[in-house]
Amino acid sequence: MAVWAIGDLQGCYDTTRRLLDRIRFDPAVDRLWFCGDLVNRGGQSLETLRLVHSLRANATVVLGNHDLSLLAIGERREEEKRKVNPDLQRVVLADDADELLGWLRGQDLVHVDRELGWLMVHAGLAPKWTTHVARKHAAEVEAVLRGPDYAKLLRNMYGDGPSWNPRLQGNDRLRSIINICTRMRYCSPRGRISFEDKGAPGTQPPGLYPWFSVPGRAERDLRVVCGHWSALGLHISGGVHAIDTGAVWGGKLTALRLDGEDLQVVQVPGRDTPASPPRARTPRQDAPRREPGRQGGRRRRGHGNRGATGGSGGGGQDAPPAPQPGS
Ligand SMILES: [Mn+2]
Repeated sequence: MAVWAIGDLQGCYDTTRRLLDRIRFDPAVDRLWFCGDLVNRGGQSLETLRLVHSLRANATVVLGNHDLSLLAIGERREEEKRKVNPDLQRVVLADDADELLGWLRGQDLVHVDRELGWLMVHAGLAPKWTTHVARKHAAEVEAVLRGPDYAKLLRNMYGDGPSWNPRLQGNDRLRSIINICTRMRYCSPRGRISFEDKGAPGTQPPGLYPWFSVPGRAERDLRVVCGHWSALGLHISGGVHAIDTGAVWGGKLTALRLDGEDLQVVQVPGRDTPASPPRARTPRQDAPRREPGRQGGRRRRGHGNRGATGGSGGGGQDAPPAPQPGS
């Protein structure tokens, strides 16, 4: 019996099958943890989603930003569905879309297994969140996703703010939790997320830290496994295990064994033809490119891939199919 965590699949079905072969996955005894972003950009999102769904009795999944975007698209009118990229379009227009998306919507944002000693989240945790607090706030979002108002949440989840504050309420609160769990890479010590900095540590502006090394962060009593940050590569330190190794960008797909004493890592080459990098984010119209005379241009522009490592890196946009550029 083995428990394996697997990094962001992003619609790379063939790669996923190769990795399951390499770890000799046996559905009779083994378990799989998927770190989220099962879909988008890999070209085989429908097959990938069907595969994970078929393994659901053996699989634990946390939702990533691309998974949430897919759920949001699934709620749109058919003509709107036809406007999204072909990879996601095939999912939302498939005969079994209701079953696949209904199942996906029931997955967690944060998974905790105290017996095994691990917490899984797609992106990150707010600086002050212990594992108990993270699980509690994730449950707030999960309850809405599973309840009658889920479509409203999916319509209103896009946007970069507000920063987390325990006094937030309503949709702002849910959006803030979603952004932390599914989109965070760098943040300030007070938990303000930088959505535009996606490169490897060292490329970020002063005052920002990888979420797992923010000064003053909470002590965490479980090891953490996460994905989302392909430019980071396989990163294991301080109890955090980031395993998105950019399979969709021509990197690798990573499995990390969670049970047992030693941290076994198995990787297979990613997609043969790397996905094209996403288009650069267009600067916001309400934020002029240059503001003469103001504070020496401290504000950084949102040139999508800037800093996202050339070649096989490319963290990608956070929620590309969203109608709003700020997502
Ligand atoms: Mn992601």
